[in-house]
Amino acid sequence: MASIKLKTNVNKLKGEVVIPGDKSISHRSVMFGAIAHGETTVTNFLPGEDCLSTISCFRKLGVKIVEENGQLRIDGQGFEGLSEPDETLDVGNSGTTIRLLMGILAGRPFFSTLVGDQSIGKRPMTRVTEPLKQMGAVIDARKNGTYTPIAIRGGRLTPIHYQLPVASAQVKSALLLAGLQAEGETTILEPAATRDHTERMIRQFGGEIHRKNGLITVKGEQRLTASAIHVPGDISSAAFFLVAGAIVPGSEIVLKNVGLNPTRTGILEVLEKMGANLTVIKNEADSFEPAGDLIIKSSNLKGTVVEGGLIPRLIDEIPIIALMATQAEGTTIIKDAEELKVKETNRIDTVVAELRKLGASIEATPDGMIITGRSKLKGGAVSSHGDHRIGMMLAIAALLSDGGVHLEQPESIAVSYPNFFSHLNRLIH
Ligand code: SPQ
Repeated sequence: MASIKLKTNVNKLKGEVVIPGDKSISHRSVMFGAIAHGETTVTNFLPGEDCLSTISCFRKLGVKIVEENGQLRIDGQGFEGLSEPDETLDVGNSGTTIRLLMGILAGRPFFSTLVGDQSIGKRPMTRVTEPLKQMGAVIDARKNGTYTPIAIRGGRLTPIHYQLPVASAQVKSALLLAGLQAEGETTILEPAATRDHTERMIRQFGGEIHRKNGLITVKGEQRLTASAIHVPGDISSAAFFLVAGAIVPGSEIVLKNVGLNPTRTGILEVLEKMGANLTVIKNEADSFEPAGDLIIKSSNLKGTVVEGGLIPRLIDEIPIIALMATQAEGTTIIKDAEELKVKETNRIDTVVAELRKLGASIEATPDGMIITGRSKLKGGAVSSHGDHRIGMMLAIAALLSDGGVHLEQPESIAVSYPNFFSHLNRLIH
């Protein structure tokens, strides 16, 4: 698909969206199902391209995974059940798949090669390969161990005491998955709290893990047992409709079944700080991942500062927060977000370049961006640059644009939200 014409100049958004399964939790449900003992079932699994890449990699590692009536069944035989793949493991566009998989493969006594698409080929892997090598894995990769393709031969691991140089849930998770296979206790210190889905999964599958003053401790050689996982909706997907409802005048949107894990809810705090009309209704039922419904109505927004420990709690929402800031009164400053440079695209550069094409007043800084609102958005030709979150952000921007907007590379959106356009179109009135 070369380019599509987006809906522009809409009157208002009204209705309800049931948010599809969380991408981070879907990946982990397959991985933990594979390394646990017994049959794990997963409901509301996200059938996005990234999560399908995870399934395909684990099938190549010999794990039986079947999908029936919208439910996944994973026949886990423990870490020892994984076997040397005959083929290359292709992670597609998924950073989570490759980094977490390396943590698992580090402890397996066989050889694997990992590849991905062009975007994966530019994302730094040393942050994971270096500590895993320190634990005993043999890993090599292009450009001195930095980029795919990656060759890995796992084996006996010694535990590590590691201070993460960057706040990254993927690095933390890779080390926890390796730590589960090591002989002894692995400890990890995070510079700021990142999403804790891996820690919750370890507990959900009967394992033990502790956290005290930012120090995470996991014992090695634990036996995990199968579980029944219900994946809540992805707050990172909900974020596009939260912002759409906040900025398109006269809107009211209900978002059902949204994951409300506190390590992911930074976007809700920013909406509140900017003056959004947001209602959060938490589910009463106890689950290993909290969830609930959200109601957003349009309102007058004001600029804010997004920084520090809040950044890892909303890192993937920064493109859509930048758009929201173009419609808020005053200046919004986003800082401490250098990590955006190593996502599917350099998200500081792509957000700034694409929003400018639509008339926004936004400039890049070394660790974020400065946005001045309110801007009247105009039409233009924009591109996702192959980055799902940039594509969805631009589709929401177009709703307010006065003039045609053409989006190049819209197909990237299927990485995390295959039904995005059908859900959006149903809200447009
Ligand atoms: O999986 P991938 O490609 O890295 O996906 C992204 C996204 O926008 O969907 C990042 F580009 O989300 C990451 C997130 O940024 C998913 C993730 C996880 O599931 O553990 C953690 C974050 O990455 P990191 O590098 O901060 O650990």
